[in-house]
Amino acid sequence: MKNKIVSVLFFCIMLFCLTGYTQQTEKISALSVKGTQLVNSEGSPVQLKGISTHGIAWFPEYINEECIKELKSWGVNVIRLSMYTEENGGYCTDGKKEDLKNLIKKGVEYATKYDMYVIIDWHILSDGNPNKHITEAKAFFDEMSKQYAKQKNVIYEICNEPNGNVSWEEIQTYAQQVISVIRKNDAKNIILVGTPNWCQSVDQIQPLSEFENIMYTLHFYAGTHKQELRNTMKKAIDSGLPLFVSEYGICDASGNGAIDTEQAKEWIHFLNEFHISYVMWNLSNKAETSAIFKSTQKNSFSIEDLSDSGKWFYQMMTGKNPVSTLKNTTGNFDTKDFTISAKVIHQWQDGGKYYYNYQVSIKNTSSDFKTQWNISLPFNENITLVNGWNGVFTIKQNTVWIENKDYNAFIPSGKTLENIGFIICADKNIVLQ
Ligand code: IDC
Repeated sequence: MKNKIVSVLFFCIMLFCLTGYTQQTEKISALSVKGTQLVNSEGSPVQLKGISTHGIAWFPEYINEECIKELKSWGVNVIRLSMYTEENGGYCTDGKKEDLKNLIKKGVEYATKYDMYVIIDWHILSDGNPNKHITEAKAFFDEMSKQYAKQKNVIYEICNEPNGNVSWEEIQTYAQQVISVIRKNDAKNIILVGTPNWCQSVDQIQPLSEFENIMYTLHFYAGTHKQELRNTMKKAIDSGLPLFVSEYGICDASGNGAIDTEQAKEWIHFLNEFHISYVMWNLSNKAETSAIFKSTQKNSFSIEDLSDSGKWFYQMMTGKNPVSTLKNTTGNFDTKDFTISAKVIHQWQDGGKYYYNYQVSIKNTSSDFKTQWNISLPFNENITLVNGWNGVFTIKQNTVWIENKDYNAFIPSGKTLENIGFIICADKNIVLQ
């Protein structure tokens, strides 16, 4: 009997460990390349969608757990860690190598914690030809691939954007050497290879067919690159090349200028049709169009802090309107005699206008029996009243004034009057002041 109990117990522990184990390993599937397609361990197509950091030397603060966790909640399943090689603070110039590697380590750690894929990007740019720093690149990727060989979620991007008349042959020479270094340590993880002319000339690629799990990158900025580049891309796909958009923007190629939402829509439609992964530039609050945060952003991650590119990205990822979250539209106000709580219980957008349904309660915090009340709620924008109940409502530009009705004028000391409500609309997102 005792033996039986022991073996049942043992069985239960084993079951627990096994299910725990499979859950952990199932979350992130090993990726591979099948034909033109990125696939999971079952061979089904996988599309990664996410965002690239700005240069990690310049915006290290975005590599933090809260940030990665928030992005995950938007549906982001890949983060690209961009480490410039030559610009100031670059890995091969005056950058602090250990600090930069520590940032990558942190980025990989957080991405792993939230079951996301993570791209380690050797961000060549002004150094145009990847061969310029090939020695450093080999040493760097040797170290990275030793460290991450067993992590299924790590992707190596060995050269961001070859440019300045660098031919495919030159890239190929570089790629063959760097990939050989990686493959000695890590036989399987995906490797992304940059293509000539800032990753646009995918028509020049001669496949590196001696290696497995290689994809070639194409980059676009919707304000600059349009149907012609999509045609080039389509031809490359048709010829059997596995492509990966490891960087794109919806503004122009300078990372600034106007947003082209029409072209952005065309691109997203096109990439989805072919299950191609895409990673947007950039996770920062730099004063440039491509940054997803406004330069005035504080430490928070609120919708109000998103730039127009950020709002577009949020909507594209979540399918939701980037309207204020409850937190930012809700207020608790203490006046001399009352504590007023104003809460958004419903919000939506219609005909270009933003609608908010507020629920208000008033607590009499004084020791007196109140026989009348009136409150004001100021917003940051002018508003229009759509409906209101259990109060007499007046709107003065950006402020809602509410007075008691005859039937709810009395609030005994310490009691709360509930169920006052109204719907307002505005031309923009609003917040309580
Ligand atoms: C841009 C940054 C900008 C920075 C510049 C030079 O947005 O703040 O000053 O690099 O370091 C790319 C590059 C990417 C560029 C981006 C926008 O991969 O590094 O970032 N871009 O110009 N290719 C096409 C556009």
